[in-house]
Amino acid sequence: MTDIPGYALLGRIQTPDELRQLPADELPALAVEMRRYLIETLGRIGGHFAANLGTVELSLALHYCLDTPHDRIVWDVGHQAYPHKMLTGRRARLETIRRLGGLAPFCLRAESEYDTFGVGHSSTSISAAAGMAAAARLKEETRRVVAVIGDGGMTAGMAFEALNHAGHLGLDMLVIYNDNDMSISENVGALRDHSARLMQKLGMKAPHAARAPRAAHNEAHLDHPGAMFETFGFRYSGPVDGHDLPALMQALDGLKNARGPQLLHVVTVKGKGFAPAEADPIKYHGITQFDPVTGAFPAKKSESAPTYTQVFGDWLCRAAERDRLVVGITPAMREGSGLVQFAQRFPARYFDVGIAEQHAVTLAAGLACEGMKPVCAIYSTFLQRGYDQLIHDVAIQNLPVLFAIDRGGLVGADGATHHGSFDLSYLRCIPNLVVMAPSDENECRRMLSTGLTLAQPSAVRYPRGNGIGLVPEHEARPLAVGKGRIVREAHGRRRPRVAILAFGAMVQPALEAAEILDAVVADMRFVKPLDAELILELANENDLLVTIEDNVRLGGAGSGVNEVLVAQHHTVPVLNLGLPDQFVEHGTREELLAQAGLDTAGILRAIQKRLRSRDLDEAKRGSTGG
Ligand SMILES: Cc1ncc(C[n+]2csc(CCOP(=O)(O)OP(=O)(O)O)c2C)c(N)n1
Repeated sequence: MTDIPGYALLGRIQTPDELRQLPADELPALAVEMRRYLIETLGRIGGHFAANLGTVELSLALHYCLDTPHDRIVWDVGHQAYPHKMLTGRRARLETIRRLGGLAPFCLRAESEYDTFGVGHSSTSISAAAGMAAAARLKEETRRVVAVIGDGGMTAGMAFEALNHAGHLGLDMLVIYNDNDMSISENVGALRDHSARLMQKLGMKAPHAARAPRAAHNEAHLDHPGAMFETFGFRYSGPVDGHDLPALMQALDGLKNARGPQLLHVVTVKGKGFAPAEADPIKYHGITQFDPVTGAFPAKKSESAPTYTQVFGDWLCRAAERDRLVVGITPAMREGSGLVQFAQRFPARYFDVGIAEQHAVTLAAGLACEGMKPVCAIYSTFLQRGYDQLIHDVAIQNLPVLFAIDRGGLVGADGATHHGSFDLSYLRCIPNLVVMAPSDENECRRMLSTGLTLAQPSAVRYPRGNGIGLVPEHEARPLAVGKGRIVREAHGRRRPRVAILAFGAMVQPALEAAEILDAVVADMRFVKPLDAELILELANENDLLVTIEDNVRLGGAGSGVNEVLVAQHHTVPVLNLGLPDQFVEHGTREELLAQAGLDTAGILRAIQKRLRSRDLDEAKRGSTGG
């Protein structure tokens, strides 16, 4: 019995067990229904899209040929795992994906026994699968372990570390190399070039036809297409057409009981089966709503303020116009980090290094050693990958690398794996590093310009989303390092007197709350070095200091303010507001900020509650009643 009209097969399949009851010759028809379901659902709600159209057959073949969940499938990133979610009891809830309380954006162990490993960041699958295969060996359990990793995911050092180790151990595991020649933007790297030449040689047109590979140093390599993987101890097979179900299942059946490390090269098309997405997989990587027939997106709302990402991208182009030493680096996030224009205008000074954050940071360090001015554009959450490089390669050597850190704070629908919740904590403890957080787009430009003038490393950390709509200042004048500014004075003499010390994106809601409280507001600008003079001045003049940041409270900017006060034996009461000591899930940014009490109403609530508490009684008694 189908439970959704129009989906005769899909409506009958709730679990992989039910899938495995279907005759194999019905699977192509099921694939057609799954694609239609994805297009209709995601057209309504948005989400990761093109990669999922590419994994429909792969997901079907894996669950059909393997005995899941006993056998383990480890998806890399998990943005391409929607078909897997659909086949493992979550199809009806797909329309809740990425929403508050809904299905998780990526794979999540707590969500399903079929999600064997939690993901969101890329290139972890081979390591995790190796761990599972090693556990099976130690526990003498018979189970197959399969990692599914894209050609983008394969550009990371971690993937190679895992191949090297798993090959050495001779683990019984299969790596599926899902090669669609795309990362979010075009994939880059020598491995990609090799693969593209191989496809040309084999006459496998799509998807490599559009972009010529770099000229080969040695065409003979193409006679041994899997040589690199073989060197790592993996037996290479393929390439196989990842949309040809019988071929795919034959390959999997042939490999599933093979001993030792295996790698199957599967060629897929990103956006498969939906013409607009096949034609422009970058645009359809992650989408908002669209028309499921034409692929058209709703008209953009009229002139909103530019995003911080755009502000950065424009600033970088201007900086590069003026100074030939400025170079831009991205670990595979050209679109997300606002570097499209820079890449077009300054191709020789643009480095997309692949999904290789560690390499991105140390590459920047090397460039800085030679007098270049590297600007490393990186999401807060992904800089976590390059943390030792930031300390060891950049900060210890005091190299002038500027980090443009996008997506600081809560990012919304991508959830716990992607929030930039920790950067202020993990940055402010690093010596030599200047850390700035802009409260509006002009401040962002000025901070970026400040960073470029410094003879030491610096970071400008800005949020996802739009600025506040200011007219751009003509000149982005550098700021005095370590100096904050008062952006609102108190009008009356109401007591207890409150001063809010706000960081970055929290300055705006702080200003709104301060209107009601008649509080002083300082835009602290610098998380490091903190403006100790301003902090002490505010401590002397007020009865309560409130710090606000969209970073975890633990070890964040507010902790820095506390440290300044303690060092001076100052006992002014302090309220630290920030993200809680727990992982924040997915939802809209507004919903999540409200949940964390970091919207205007939440800030007001927290301050008013604190004002009612005992230790401020003395200040209240001194009140003039104003
Ligand atoms: C460590 C890390 N850096 C960056 C990203 C952002 N990201 C998500 S998907 C993706 C591209 C992945 O390409 P690929 O593995 O080939 O999968 P495809 O989308 O082509 O199917 C990137 C760069 C990430 N998830 N993790």
